Amino acid sequence: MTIETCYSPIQYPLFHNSNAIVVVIDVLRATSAIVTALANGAAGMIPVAGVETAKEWQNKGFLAAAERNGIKLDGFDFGNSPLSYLVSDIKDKSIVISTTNGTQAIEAAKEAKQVVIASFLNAQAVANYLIQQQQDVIFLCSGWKNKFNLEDSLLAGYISELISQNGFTSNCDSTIAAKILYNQTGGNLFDFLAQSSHRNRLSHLNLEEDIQFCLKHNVYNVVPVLNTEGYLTL
Ligand code: 3SL
Repeated sequence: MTIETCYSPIQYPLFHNSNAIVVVIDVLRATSAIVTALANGAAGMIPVAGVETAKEWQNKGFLAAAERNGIKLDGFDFGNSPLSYLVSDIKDKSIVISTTNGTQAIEAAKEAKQVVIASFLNAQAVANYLIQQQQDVIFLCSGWKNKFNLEDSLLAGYISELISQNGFTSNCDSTIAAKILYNQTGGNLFDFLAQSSHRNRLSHLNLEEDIQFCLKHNVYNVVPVLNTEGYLTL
């Protein structure tokens, strides 16, 4: 089985492989929020690209989350903070979610054989799942508005390391680079990301606590998978 890493949704057509499981990554913060919500009892997360689509679901009675440029949009129940999903009101509810990058990446990958959601919070669980599935893997990093970002690449490197002793091979330079990057962090991702664009963007919005939370490793033993109805469920 092969591992490839795509650093931007805009490059995804270059990586398309009908036999691959696509692992969508948006560490700050969409996939961390999705994992947290499902781990804390949400029945499903419904990723949509457009805010209008999220509004339509909300008008039908669903809880709805919308974020653009790091900010929760007015009129929605949630934004994109994983910490906001640590509440009991979400239990057994399905929540529609639209974000700047993460849900756009899920949309780009939705025709894949299988779409799985990863964050540092559930990285080991995703690695175990991939080892069990024995299929080619594409890590799809959401980046920022189709540009490369560091934190998503670090997670692709971390999970690649976790699975690479299990029959997976890679001659994909972006996967090799992601592993090298992760190994450079010395385990202190918060400091490693000190100059990164998105850590700074979120810090300016006073979201340091969110960043710290999203960088915690292996808090949840869950693997969200996109079903044929467009719901992410466990
Ligand atoms: O782009 C996204 O999907 C978001 O995760 C961005 S933010 O962290 O909410 O700014």
